[in-house]
Amino acid sequence: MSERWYKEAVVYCVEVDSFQDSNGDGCGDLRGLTSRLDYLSRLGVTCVWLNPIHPSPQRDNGYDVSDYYGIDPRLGTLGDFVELATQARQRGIRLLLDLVVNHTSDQHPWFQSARNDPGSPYRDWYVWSSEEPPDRRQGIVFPGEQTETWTFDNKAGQWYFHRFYDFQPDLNWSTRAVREEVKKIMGFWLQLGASGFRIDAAPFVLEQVTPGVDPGPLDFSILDDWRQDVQWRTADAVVLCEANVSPEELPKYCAAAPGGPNDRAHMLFAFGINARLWLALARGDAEPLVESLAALPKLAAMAQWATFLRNHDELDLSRLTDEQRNDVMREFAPKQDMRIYNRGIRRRLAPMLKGERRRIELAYALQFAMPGTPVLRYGEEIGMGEDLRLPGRESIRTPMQWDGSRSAGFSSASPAEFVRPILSRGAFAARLVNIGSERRDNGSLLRWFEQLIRVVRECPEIGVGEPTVLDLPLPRSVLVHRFDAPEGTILLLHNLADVAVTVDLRSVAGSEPPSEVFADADYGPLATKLTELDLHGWGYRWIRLRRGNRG
Ligand code: TEU
Repeated sequence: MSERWYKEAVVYCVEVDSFQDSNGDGCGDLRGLTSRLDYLSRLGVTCVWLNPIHPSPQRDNGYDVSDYYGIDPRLGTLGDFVELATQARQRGIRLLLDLVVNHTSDQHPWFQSARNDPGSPYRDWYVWSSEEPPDRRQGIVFPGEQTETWTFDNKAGQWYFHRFYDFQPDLNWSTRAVREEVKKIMGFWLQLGASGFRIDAAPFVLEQVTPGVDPGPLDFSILDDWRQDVQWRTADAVVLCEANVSPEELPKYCAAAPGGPNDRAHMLFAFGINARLWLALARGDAEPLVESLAALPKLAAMAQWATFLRNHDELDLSRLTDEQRNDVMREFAPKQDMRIYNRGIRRRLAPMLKGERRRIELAYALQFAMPGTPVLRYGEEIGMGEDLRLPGRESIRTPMQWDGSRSAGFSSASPAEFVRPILSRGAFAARLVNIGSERRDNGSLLRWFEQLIRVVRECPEIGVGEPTVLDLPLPRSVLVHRFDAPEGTILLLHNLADVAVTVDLRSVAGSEPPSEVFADADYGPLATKLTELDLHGWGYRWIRLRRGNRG
């Protein structure tokens, strides 16, 4: 049986305006991205997730949309989008789009109409209150940048609700017309070649907002509706929810009934694994991952985790205890300006791990060995760094470093005109860290990522199989887990500390001679009985125990 594409995908997240400029205006664009598809194809990615590409005042990196049916003119045209989709498809690469429909920009014509005219057909597309809501300073997502969730609008003469910034008024999902409109938006982009959507801020979309009730109850019928509609329009399109919620809540985003058919989102970001991975890395201790895998909520059979280490936002540690969070902060964000929102870190992975190559490899090997579909953010494959001089989350959105020149090969414009400055200082400057030089170096991180992705695509059991953590007496720093699936069985060893160990796994030897498919070093031939397995500090070994029905 051939598995579903999203279960075996490798997803790559692109900030279009920071990826590749094609017309010399200093801003990356869709044609630039299209011209780099061969690079992505060689890297091995099978799906590209685009951060928002719609017209927007750009006050929240495009997550403030002013027209859902258009393309931000800085990025190109609808024609350019279709060309991108066509060229991507020819290389076996699918496109996922960010669907940001919890809120619009306050500049969206719907909101402008709604606030200007109480009789506007768009008035009830937003959430209003005539009285000052008692909880208007609660439920803030961006402390330090946001002070309230209800703001008085002079023109409307009422308070409007905004979960995020005040320029992002929430859409009113109890209004039938809003639901219908968003289905049309999805249909539009599916027709143009998208393979699905990342549902931005999913829990907040579902939340029914009433003044004085925070948080409000969730209306999951919205997800039921989307799933049915998306699947009816395009059979293999997917819905990926960004739902940073408790493990108990998560399964509801995939299935209407616990253990029932996968009739809601196909994929969920694995926020729980994300925070635990960072904690395990900080402590050099496998325990947080053992616990996290053991407590992993069971999803519907066709539903899938999307794993990640870093994304375009802060690394959110809010679900860790204070002590755990402090450990991660101390290790990976020792300075105040590396932190944000009292809960997160605004850095990229390579500098967090001090550019320590073995540790970077271990971190990504671990992510790709977690149950689910790996998601990688642009630039991580070469070990890009952050620019802490940029405000807020902009620090991790600097242009892709294609070569070592002053413009980093990003654009032919003068660097002063670039949408964001090229990272030009420190150990991660484009001069030192770039694709050109890593391509020429067989031992580079980029080459390693090409190999990692190739291997993971040959190990479908990681995407589709059941994970089991081995319950054996092991050093605290070592995680040993396995995946069993009709596609095969694989055993994965990771050492989170920089201390070499030897482990005895004779009790797990399978019926076929084991073979090593990926490791941090050449450990020599494997004995049939897995006794005395060496593992270097920050080392990892992936050992296939059984080839499955892939032949
Ligand atoms: O983020 C939404 C979101 O829910 C997270 O910021 C979450 O609140 C955070 O991790 C705390 O738990 C999305 C986008 O990813 C972000 O870039 C936007 O700024 C935000 O929506 C508003 O659109």
